Amino acid sequence: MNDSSRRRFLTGAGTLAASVAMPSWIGQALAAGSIKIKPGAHDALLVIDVQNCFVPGGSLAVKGGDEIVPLINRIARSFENVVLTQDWHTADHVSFASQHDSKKPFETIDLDYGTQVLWPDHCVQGTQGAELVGGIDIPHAQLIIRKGFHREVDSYSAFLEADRKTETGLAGYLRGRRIDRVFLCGLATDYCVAWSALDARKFGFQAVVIEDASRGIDLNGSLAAAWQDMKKARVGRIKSTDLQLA
Ligand code: VGL
Ligand code: ZN
Repeated sequence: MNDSSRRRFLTGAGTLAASVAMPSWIGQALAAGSIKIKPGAHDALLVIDVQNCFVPGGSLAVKGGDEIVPLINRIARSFENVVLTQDWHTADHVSFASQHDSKKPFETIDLDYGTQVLWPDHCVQGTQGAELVGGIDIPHAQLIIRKGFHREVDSYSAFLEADRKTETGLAGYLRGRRIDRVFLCGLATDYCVAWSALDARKFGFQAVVIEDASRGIDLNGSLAAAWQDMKKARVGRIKSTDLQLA
């Protein structure tokens, strides 16, 4: 999405401008980036899988994964509602290539619920690799959702496991807290962030991905495909500079 369409998403000015002449000061303010989104009581920040395994030095390192930590801390300070997630697999998880004879990481297999990418062992429950990155400093976060803990089923999404039936409980939690819009950041843009954003939409929430506070794996074009899917599902795409930060 280019800059001007991103701005249109922020304000709805795209639909407005089609029929009504837009005062020039709005256009100028949009172009200058001085109209910003202020997170409120019905918004939550979802910080997806910022865990040791997913940053450089980890077993499934995402390029630049460590770079987003200070920015995420800063963004989180402007949200009264913050939920963290952890990928949280059994040691013998079905998504691990090591569990399948003659399969290597990043190959795929067909499981009951569909095609599964096989990954290096990562985020095993209780291990150091599964811990949140040490630099994450969000003491006011209210909930940590762990996912992918059923041995036979993966869960990229923070809402719904890969069988597309089993809920993690996050949708119910957010509804119970009267949250209607989620902003997402973390790792990886094209897997757990994208799947969580798409499922947020399925469960009726508005969803917005903060691009510069996320990093992707980009396996066989997965990053571009994820942005396409999210655009189609009307997931917003912003930069952290589009937020009014404290
Ligand atoms: C993730 C691959 C496998 C992620 C988790 O957090 O994006 N990716 N498990
Ligand atoms: Zn995983």
